[in-house]
Amino acid sequence: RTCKIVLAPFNGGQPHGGVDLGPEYMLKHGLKQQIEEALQWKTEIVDPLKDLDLEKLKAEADLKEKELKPKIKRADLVSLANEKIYHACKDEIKKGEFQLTLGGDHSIAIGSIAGLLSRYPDAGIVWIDAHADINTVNTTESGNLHGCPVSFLANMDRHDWPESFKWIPEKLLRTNKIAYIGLRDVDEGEKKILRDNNIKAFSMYHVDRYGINSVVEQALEHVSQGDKDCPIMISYDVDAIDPEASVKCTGTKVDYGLNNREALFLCERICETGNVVALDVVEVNPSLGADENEILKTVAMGCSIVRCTLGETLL
Ligand code: DIR
Ligand code: MN
Ligand code: MN
Ligand code: MN
Repeated sequence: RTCKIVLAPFNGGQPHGGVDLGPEYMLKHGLKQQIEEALQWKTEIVDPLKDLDLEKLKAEADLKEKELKPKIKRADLVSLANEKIYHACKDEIKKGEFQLTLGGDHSIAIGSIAGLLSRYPDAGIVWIDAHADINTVNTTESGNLHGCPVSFLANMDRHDWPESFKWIPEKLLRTNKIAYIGLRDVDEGEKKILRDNNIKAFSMYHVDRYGINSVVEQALEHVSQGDKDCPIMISYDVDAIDPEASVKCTGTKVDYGLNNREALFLCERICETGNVVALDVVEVNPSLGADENEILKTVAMGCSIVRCTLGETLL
């Protein structure tokens, strides 16, 4: 099988520089070889943002927004990057090929998930994160679009979207096709959205209460809606993982997260269903490391997430 590696070195959905280095660091760590040699997959790199001078565009956007002070930050840039990522996923990845998207911040999931839904309209999404990323243009307190991708994908409050967000995903994500795992830092407005839409969400409380095995089972059952062949995508924000366990190099660290085995077990178990068709790995930010060891641990965890999702097993 072929794994298409979509590079999404985009940092405009949040304030920190450096999250754009995620793909480069994971590749430098040997991710491509690991997929090819250890796992016997073919790989092909897709680089949809290569023609954009992202740092220049970001500087221009920030200059403009210094005066305008819009509620949503860099909407035009996030829209542009996601349009490119979407088209790469939609046009360059065929059914049967695996879609691996390396972020970048989590706003890139707007494009990757919209692209996946163009091939698999009924795919279920398992969103692994400390955060729910379901703020709307009306509830966001930060104005950072990496806190909003799910609401954009589900077209919530669409009429209030900033006009500068020109590209709009055509396929809707239905809110009963997503389940969260790992939540522990959810804004009040987001809690209301989760409740009002009856969205399946497993916080760290549920991981402690039921154990990770039962939580994954329930999440898969929910998003599959009785279809045993339902295509599954994982959107993995590495801040789901406990900073003390391994992931310190990420923009919004939250204590008391998944331990390293829970973090990888999720991927191993979802792979085992035979239905996983896509994965995002986002929010790896090598520039936030205090030393080489912290960077290595975070980057290595990002690579492990990929390998476990593609079939690496302990035996
Ligand atoms: C917060 C933080 N809920 C926001 N979100 C983060 O900005 O909307 N997502 N960090 O990963
Ligand atoms: Mn997060
Ligand atoms: Mn937070
Ligand atoms: Mn996230």
